[in-house]
Amino acid sequence: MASKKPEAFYRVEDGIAIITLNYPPLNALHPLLLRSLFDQLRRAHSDPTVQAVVLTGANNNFCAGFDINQFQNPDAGAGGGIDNTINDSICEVLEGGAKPTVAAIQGVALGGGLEVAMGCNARIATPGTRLGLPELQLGIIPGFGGTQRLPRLVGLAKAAEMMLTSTPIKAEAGLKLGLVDAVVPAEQLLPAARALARDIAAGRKPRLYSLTRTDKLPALGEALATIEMARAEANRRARGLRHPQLCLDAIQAGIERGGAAGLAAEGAAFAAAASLPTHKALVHIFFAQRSTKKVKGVTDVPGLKPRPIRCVAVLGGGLMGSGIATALVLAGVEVILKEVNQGFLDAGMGRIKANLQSRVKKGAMTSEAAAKALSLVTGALDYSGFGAADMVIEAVIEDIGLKQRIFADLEKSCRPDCILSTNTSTIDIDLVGAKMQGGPTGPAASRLLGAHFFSPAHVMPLLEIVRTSRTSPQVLLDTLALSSRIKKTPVVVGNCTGFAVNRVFFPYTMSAVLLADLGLDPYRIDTVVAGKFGMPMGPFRLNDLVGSDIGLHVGANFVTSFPERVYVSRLIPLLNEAKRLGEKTGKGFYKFDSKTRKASPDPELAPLLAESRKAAGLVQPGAKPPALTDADILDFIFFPVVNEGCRVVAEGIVDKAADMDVASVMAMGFPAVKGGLIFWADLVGAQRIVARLRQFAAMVGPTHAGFFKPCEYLVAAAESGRKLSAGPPAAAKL
Ligand code: 3H9
Repeated sequence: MASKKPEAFYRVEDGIAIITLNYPPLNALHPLLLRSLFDQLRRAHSDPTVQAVVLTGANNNFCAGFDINQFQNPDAGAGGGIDNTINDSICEVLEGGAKPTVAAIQGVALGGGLEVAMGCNARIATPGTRLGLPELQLGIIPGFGGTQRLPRLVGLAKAAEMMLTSTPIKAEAGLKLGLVDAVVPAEQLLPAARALARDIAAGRKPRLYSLTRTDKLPALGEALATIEMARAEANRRARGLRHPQLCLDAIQAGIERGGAAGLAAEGAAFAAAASLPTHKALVHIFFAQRSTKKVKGVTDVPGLKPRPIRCVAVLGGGLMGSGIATALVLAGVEVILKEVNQGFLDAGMGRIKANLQSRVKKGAMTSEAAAKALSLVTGALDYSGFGAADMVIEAVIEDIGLKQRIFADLEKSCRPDCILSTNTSTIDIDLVGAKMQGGPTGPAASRLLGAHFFSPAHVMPLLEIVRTSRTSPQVLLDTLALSSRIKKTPVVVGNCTGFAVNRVFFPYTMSAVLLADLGLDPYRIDTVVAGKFGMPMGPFRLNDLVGSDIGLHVGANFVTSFPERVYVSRLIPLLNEAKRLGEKTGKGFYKFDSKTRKASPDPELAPLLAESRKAAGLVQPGAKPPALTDADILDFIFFPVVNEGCRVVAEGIVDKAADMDVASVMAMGFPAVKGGLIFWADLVGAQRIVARLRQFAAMVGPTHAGFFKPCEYLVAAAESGRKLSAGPPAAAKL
């Protein structure tokens, strides 16, 4: 069974045909596997010694769904070239063929995998098996009958929720809902499935047909009301995207006209969804996210294995440090939390406890598990226990001098093999290590790197791993393994001010501030950026979340490092002077309700805006601001962001352009449905972006034109027609 070929194996045991899906690692439904499954089903039905069929999967998994690679295969055609004649027939034969079928499921049954299992007359799963229809996360809808069978097995409301959120459930929950008929330990899976198949064949147990069942469906009026609510919820979540509505169209057709008509409607809705650009963008992000784990010169070095990281010392128990510590203990990693005095240490411990308790409240973990996680943290006020640490993550304030002193101390206090990392969001890592023995070329330089988390660190999914020219492949590999253990998507980036993520964040904020200085309303800008473009929040609301003080501090690093392309305004300093630091002080660009924390526009902002505009001198006093449409605002904000993203790609700060896409989606909140920053820029076209940047440069005049100057990489792409996502020719990396 070690074959890597997509094929379904066939064997007969005591009159039961066992058909095993095989295509490592997760038995995805490659067209050849589907064809082979179809052939083996026909073989079982025509084999007189066979009474019933058990369908199972090799490689400790049932099936992760249709082979997503096919969606990117140009030869496969739209929607992965799915051959509906076979696929519809497979479920038809599984469900209503001459012999009953039972699915024996372990690991995952997702998408087409679950749909095939739902086509069977019964399902048995092992504990913890993940069952779901996550097609919407790929911009398509279930296409092997899932929109019809899932509501009939688990009820309409639950089925709609599972599809719209793309969230799988565990087998145990599936048992309660009726999605599976039994949950048994792995060693009993096949015997139990065989026994059940035999019972059904002998008429001792009923043979059930999920497509025609109606017992779990509500009456028509109630069902239509449920679908209406689901449509509204989908619109709220997915901001007007089409494919969730197409999914609900198919479900509704089946409710109104029966399962068979629903299948036909599903086929049409699937084809419509597969032709939308959203689908291409989401499939791109799916693979881009997986490819960040593969780093040239690190994960492909023969014989190089990650060393276990059992204990991590976290320096600083503030918001970041406590979040990082929480992420670590949630994955079972021991933590030493160091603070400068007992008061700060107690506060840090309190934050970790609160983070864990909030997970208990949400039902994400039990209170016993939270207590166990908390017991993994030891407090420290000095470095005496640091000999136990396999890695240090420094998360103190962004003060270069302080960080340099800390790393000089760490070099002396930690084992020579201990990884030394900093959570700085912007400061050059070599600068952080400058006071260690020999500085950036000294003996500890090979174990120094950046481990940049995003706030809240136990929630946000990205870890930006910053390598210097000296960081060793071993240290990078260890950190990659840690990131996967703590369930973060890693992006390995090169060293510079701001790395990848904050490099693209700074023009995002600065262009918004520039628009405000031109006289535009910040609240309108936020509405356009969040509501129209789909960012989680606009730049001014984000400022209030992060804090005007942090914004000022971080912005200063960019002003120092990239003076030729920054926009310096009085606006953020004025907010700082007025103690309008954002949510934490109850006022920033917005004012915050003291009880609900809800943000609302604040008329008291007006004098600060006026003062900043006066200082900027971009428009004459009393003159009207430029008449920019919503589309102009989006170009004004996002094209400088693309421009900086292109510099990051061209300089080789990211390994590949797709890494910039992942970083922008997972840390910045750039809409995944647009495929990430560079993928989207290619759709817009480099030529248009360059032309618009030049228009904006002319609009703001020569003093600020540098902010919009298109970089060489972008100009070259505009002139040559080369895709921005292709990355620079290897020799051309700066
Ligand atoms: C569908 O079914 C449509 C149907 O309705 C039919 C329509 C007509 N195909 O994520 P991991 C690979 S659409 C191909 O690193 P994890 C993945 O690329 C499909 N490859 O592991 C990776 O490869 P590599 C609906 C797939 O443990 C390797 O498996 N299904 C597929 O973190 C390991 O994956 C989905 O949307 C696939 N379907 O997470 C499920 N799935 O090692 C998509 C995985 O070369 N998959 N691979 O990088 C997932 O969500 C996660 O992979 C899963 C495992 C949760 C399964």
